[in-house]
Amino acid sequence: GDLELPLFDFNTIAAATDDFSAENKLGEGGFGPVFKGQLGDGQEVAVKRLAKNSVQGLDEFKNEVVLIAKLQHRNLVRLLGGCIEGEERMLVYEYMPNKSLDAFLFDKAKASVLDWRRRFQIINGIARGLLYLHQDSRFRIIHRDLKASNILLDKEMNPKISDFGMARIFGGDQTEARTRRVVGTYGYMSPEYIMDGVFSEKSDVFSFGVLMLEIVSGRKNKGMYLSEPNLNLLGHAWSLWKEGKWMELVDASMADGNPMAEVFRCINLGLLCVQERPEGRPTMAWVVQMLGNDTETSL
Ligand code: ACK
Repeated sequence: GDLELPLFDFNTIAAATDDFSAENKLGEGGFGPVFKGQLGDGQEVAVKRLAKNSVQGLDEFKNEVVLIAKLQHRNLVRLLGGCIEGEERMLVYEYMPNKSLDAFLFDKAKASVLDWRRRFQIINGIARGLLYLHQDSRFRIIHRDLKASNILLDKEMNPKISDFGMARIFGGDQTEARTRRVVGTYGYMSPEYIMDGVFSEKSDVFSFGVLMLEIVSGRKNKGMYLSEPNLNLLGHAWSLWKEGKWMELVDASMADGNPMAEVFRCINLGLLCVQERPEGRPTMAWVVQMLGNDTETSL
């Protein structure tokens, strides 16, 4: 169908990125390098350039273009256009000056920038972006690779979900699908997805729960579900919760004076989202409602 996607020509993008110079390289994405660029009108952009001869990459590229062209939400990274010329495949996004959440959260020096207000704002934004994906009236999209490195931060540190290369659309009243090609990121994948290739809204909710606990604790989840409590953030969080010591989970690099009721609510919600049984996990609609957006006075 119609993409209604602005197409840039190759020369425009080459000029914007100084011919894809090494200085302009932001990093390596799922299907190729990402470059910083500046368009003629001064607008800063991020350009994803598909690595050539990558068949799987091409599928993911098409998938992302078709999907993202239809998406618009303040918590999703905005696609400005594409470039398809000869063998070239590129995606042009709004530039996110504060890079990924991953880079802040797991870096002791930077994590202190993230006080509780910011963390709560980030959790809320991600929840709303994911709810939009799951619940837009036109489509239901399962992201399948929600993780800290796929959350980008804008100038005001508002979070935007990125990387839709693995996302899938559900039509009609479909609620789950099974795949033999399990793709995603260890530590964020739900048990039913890892073991049986079954994905659904509820597997995204699981990933969101991991993310929420990571944001509160500043710790990365390294293992699967509840095994290896010492390596595994989820097992660790659950033990602390059962012992009533949930405060110990809170990132020490955060300033004191956090609204404890809000912190408590986030940890509680995070643990509900990472339950082993998908049926037990809440929907994103419920999560967003529970998070609310009230501001509490600090204790
Ligand atoms: O963590 P990062 O700095 O943020 O490194 C990765 C890298 O490119 C490969 O994905 C960065 N990146 C991706 N999209 C954007 C964007 N729209 N704005 C700024 N940086 C981006 C990402």
